[in-house]
Amino acid sequence: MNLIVFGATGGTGRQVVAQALTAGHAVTAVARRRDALAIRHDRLAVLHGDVLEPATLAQPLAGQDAVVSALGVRSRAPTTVFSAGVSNIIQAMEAAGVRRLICISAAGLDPGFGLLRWIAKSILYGMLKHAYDDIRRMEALVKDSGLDWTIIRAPMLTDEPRTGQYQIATNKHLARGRSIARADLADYIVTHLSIFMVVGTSDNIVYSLTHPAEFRSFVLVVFLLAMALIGVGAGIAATVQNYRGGERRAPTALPVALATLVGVAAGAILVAAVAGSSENAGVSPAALAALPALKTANFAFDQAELRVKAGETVALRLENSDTLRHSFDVDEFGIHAPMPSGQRSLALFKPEAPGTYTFYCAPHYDKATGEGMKGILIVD
Ligand SMILES: NC(=O)c1ccc[n+]([C@@H]2O[C@H](COP(=O)([O-])OP(=O)(O)OC[C@H]3O[C@@H](n4cnc5c(N)ncnc54)[C@H](OP(=O)(O)O)[C@@H]3O)[C@@H](O)[C@H]2O)c1
Ligand SMILES: [Cu+2]
Repeated sequence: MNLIVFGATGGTGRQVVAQALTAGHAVTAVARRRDALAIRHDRLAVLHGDVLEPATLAQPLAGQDAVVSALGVRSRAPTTVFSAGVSNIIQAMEAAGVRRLICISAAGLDPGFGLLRWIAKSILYGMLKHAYDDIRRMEALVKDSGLDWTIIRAPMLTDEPRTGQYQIATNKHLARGRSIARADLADYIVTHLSIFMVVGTSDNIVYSLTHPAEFRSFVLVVFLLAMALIGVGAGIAATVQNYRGGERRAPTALPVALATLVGVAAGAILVAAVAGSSENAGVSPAALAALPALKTANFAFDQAELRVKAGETVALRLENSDTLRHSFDVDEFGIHAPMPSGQRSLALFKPEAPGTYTFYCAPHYDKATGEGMKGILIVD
């Protein structure tokens, strides 16, 4: 595929360029200073361009299949790089007939609820208000563009190495998302360049990404915070008791109440953590409905053959209309996706090695005889 990257000299942009080249794409990098990009490759063209100067955009966009905007600003001053820049990109895309736009936004736009929202608003917005204002304008322009767009709201970006492991939520705030490596943000972008084009729906989805490791640390922070608050409460209660001096009426209910409170807080935190990692976490029914489906009925898969591309993420909606539980398994890729009876679920995987594999339902397939619920997965 022909891919053009804006912000190619930035932290994320450089990763997108490098990974897209590794994935076999032809890449055009647009830069204000062409020599700021050190990568050299025979499938890479580095062109001069400034997104605030529309005249520099028409030529680079000709013949492209997909556009990635990794634009960013490094100062806290008021800016229009996001809104005016992306608006110019959209106009150049329309003129060149390019439809696919992947755009990096900021998770801070939706800081969640309660305490988190308050902390985010007072600290983040204090520092980054102008950037956020302009990113908000950018998102509105992208959503109104009528293009095949994807907005990815990233949390704090780090320069950690690529892991390929991250949480994704669609149209939903990822409450425990605090950071992601630029290399993993790029991984997500490069592996999702085409899958939604194949599905062919209007991609009205905002994705949030984060590393799963952040899950645990967030839970820990909340837990410690809860313990601290309870500790303060207990401290005050104990002090009050002490001042009462001799006539201590030993409120036996207090320790029980405190213990219950600790229990409830811990329970709530655990539930929050577990719920976040459930099979369909964060996928809206609309997003799920847009995915290609693999269905089971009368103890058979509705497709005998699935064809996917090596190195691209495959997202399948699994639908089981039988009264018994099935599963979607491919041993070589470690896929063991449950298919609860009468429900929709999601299988996400990225086959790297081309070849022909067997997918099957673990409870209803006999590996020894090859009899039962199975099909062929062809990875090109
Ligand atoms: N940093 C974070 O923690 C964080 C958190 C959430 C979201 N984000 C978002 O993630 C994205 C990428 O962040 P990053 O830190 O990887 O980016 P970055 O290193 O700041 O890179 C920004 C890129 O934008 C380019 N650029 C700026 N103005 C331009 C213009 N007028 N024309 C053409 N190119 C222009 C820069 O080019 P030059 O080299 O020429 O300046 C640079 O390549 C940004 O949208 C940012 O808002 C960042
Ligand atoms: Cu089965």
